[in-house]
Amino acid sequence: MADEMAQVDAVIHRRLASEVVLINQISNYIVSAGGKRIRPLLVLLFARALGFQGHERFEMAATVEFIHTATLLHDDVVDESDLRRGRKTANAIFGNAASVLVGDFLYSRSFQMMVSVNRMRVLDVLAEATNVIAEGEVLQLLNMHDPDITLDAYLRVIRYKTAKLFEASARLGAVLAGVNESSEESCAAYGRCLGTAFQLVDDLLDYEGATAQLGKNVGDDLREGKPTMPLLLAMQAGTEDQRQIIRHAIEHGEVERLDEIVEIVRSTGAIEATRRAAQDEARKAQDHISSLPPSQFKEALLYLCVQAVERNS
Ligand code: GRG
Repeated sequence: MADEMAQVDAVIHRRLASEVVLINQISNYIVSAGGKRIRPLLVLLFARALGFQGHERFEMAATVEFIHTATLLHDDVVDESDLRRGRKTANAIFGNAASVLVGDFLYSRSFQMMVSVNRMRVLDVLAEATNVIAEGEVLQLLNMHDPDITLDAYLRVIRYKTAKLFEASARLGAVLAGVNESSEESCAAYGRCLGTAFQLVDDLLDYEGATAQLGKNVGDDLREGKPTMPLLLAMQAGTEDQRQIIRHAIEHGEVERLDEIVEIVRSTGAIEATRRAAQDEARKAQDHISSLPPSQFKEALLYLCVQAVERNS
């Protein structure tokens, strides 16, 4: 998809332009650091897998990347993160206020782009998605430092904050192609399951990964007292002592005992169990697109499900 993604890149750079110098500086800073561009890829792959070749697909692909980038700018402020995409975060360099406001610029620019394709359904899908993402972040805030949240409550947060934009990206490809409702729902379900798998792996890499590879700091979730699946499963499977160590770490955001906690998470099998949960979601995603006609685009969508689980960055 390199040629197609180059077209998305061109739209991204054209649409980033502003007369306000600081906006260009910060938005270019974060966009030029790259990122995997999975969400725009989903828009393009679904559009092409369903036979749509109109130029609106590039505008829509760039739109979801802008929304994603806006959420990253806001998220790094909320989480006080200082490393993203292998670079210092925008908030670490330009400050919180500038990061939030440039996030607002990207977010509102994305709405201008949605309107430009002149389809009410596109606005409908993305207005709903961004609203749910914001709800997910607020739910996550409520769960912070709470070691007693259920797996269901955790899964709800990751469906809202991450899977929703994957779902919307996949759905947009189908909306552009004008397929019937049941086909559109299958594409959306693929995105939802892939996004869930993706976030599960994101959460396990916070314990298993390497900072250099990830481009963000390992152990950040623990520092914030975020009760993610690896910790919830380790508490279920561990001894009473191990459970107490993890409870205390979640309650107090204790990163000093990170090595010990990583060892508990590993030795209780919580990493592998989280990866299995991701694998299940990825398989479900593949099943949801079984009725797509055969094409290289469908093959790529199937392969993305493998990559999402096996990735280490
Ligand atoms: C502006 C609509 C709006 C909402 C603000 C802060 C917030 C509400 C939402 C944050 C949601 C969020 C950051 C979820 C995590 C998603 C996630 C897994 C990000 C990392 O995605 P990758 O790995 O990043 O695709 P790259 O760097 O590859 O683009």
